[in-house]
Amino acid sequence: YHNPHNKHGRQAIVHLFEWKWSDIAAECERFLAPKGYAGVQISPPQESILLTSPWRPWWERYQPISYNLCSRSGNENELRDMITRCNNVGVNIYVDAIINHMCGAGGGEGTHSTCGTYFSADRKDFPSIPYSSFDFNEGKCRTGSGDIENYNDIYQVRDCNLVSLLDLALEKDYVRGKVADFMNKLIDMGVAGFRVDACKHMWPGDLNAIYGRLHNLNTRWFNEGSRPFMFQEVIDMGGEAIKSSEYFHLGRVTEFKYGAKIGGIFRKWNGEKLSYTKNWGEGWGFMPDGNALVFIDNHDNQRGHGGGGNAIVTFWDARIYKMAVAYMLAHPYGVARVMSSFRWNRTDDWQGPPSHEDGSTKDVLINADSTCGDGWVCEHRWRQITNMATFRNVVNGQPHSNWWDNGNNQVAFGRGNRGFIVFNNDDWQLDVTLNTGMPGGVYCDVISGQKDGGRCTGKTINVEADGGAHFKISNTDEDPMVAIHADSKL
Ligand code: AAO
Repeated sequence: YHNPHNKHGRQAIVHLFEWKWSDIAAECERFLAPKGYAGVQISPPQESILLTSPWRPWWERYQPISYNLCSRSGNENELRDMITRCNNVGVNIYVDAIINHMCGAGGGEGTHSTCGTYFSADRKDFPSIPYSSFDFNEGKCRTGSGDIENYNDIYQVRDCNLVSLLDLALEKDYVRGKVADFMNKLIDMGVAGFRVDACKHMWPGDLNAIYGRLHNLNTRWFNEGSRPFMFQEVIDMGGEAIKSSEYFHLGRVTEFKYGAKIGGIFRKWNGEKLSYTKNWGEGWGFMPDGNALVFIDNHDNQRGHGGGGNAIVTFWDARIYKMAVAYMLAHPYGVARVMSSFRWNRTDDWQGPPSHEDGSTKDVLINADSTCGDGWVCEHRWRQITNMATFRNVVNGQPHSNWWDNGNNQVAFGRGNRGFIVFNNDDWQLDVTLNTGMPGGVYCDVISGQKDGGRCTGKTINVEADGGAHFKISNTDEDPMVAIHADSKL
């Protein structure tokens, strides 16, 4: 459950938040495969509630109504077509699986769902699955409101409603069976694994029982006997009763400390310095490398939901965001996930994806310069980020090496003899000769440009025969960092 089943040595996952299946299929073929992204986390594919107040919030998709594969991103045929086309170019699909709950208790009754399936939140009746009131945890929860009131009471966190979302009784064989059927249908269609939502709110034993019922991956694209990759959303910043370590044996776990810490470091808050990251990773009290799924921001904490607080950096802070993402992609710790967002009005954290009057999601517009338009941010297409995803592929398996720092916010490190990166987050110039560990030659900096045919569209770096190279990075540069790797050698 810990192996993402990457193809062709590709390493980074991208979350194409709220993208339609047809756009993801096209993106796999025209961009992700050629640029070397390993996989895509897709938005929840099951039918969900349809909310109009506020108008079509992004979070309606986190309120399932049925397990019909019919969502704002498209129908089952479009989903199947996308999974097939992405797999055919070696890009894995990971599904955001909402299995802890159904819709909110106040969701009402009727056919206001993404494909018109009837349900009643009042009677806890979801006839299309079917789930009835017997399939929910209400009887087990012992808070007055029926909601989680205290995160330090593990029974409340697992048996009560998370923000009023009707909590499924996953201890029941029947419910486990329905959840496993839903996930198995997706596995059989060819997905490589799941981001499992709200795992803190499910008992590890229940998850173990469900995972145990899952099929092996489809042998049309994966090796015989491959287990689905599971990465579990558990927000553990320390200080709560439930620890992410309770889920390690079940798969990988989201490391929320990673983005919260790196945000504070690049913002230089509370005396944090980049030079303190010499022992970044487990040395910082993060979970074991083999368990970690890391990211700078996610769809929740980029807009103030979930964990991490306001240290989190996002595309709104583009300059330090590119540095933070580059740091993550250059560093060996964890399986890395890149965020790909849509713009929203920042006072309205509920706002859904770019859409037409009727609420249908807009196509992702691709501009001539390969950036996106129409409200789609496409961080994964920003040159600095795309090129660092390639860097991660090129240096895969190489150790963290040749660390240098100035005791402040200028640092550099390499990955064996395959890559080297230098950051200047101080308010003055960096001007230093460093040992890169790389073979001598002229390299193209993949931050300011890239190799294009035989020439470099950005800065060039001369590495001497002994591995030494001189770096000069002004603190006023558009991107105050330089990165070179084996494949950027001219
Ligand atoms: C919406 C409305 C609700 C309404 C509900 C039902 O907003 O008002 O009651 O519908 O009608 C998303 C949205 C929700 C939305 C929901 C359903 O974010 O706003 O509710 O869809 O439409 C907890 C969970 C975690 C969860 C996170 C948002 O543990 O699993 O809340 N994330 C996932 C998804 C998310 C989704 C759901 C789950 C539900 O990624 O998109 O919700 O499917 C502490 C705890 C965390 C807890 C947070 C937030 O975190 O540790 O476990 O996350 O609080 O409650 C510091 C601390 C950090 C702390 C944080 C916040 O950073 O270090 O530990 O502060 O206090």
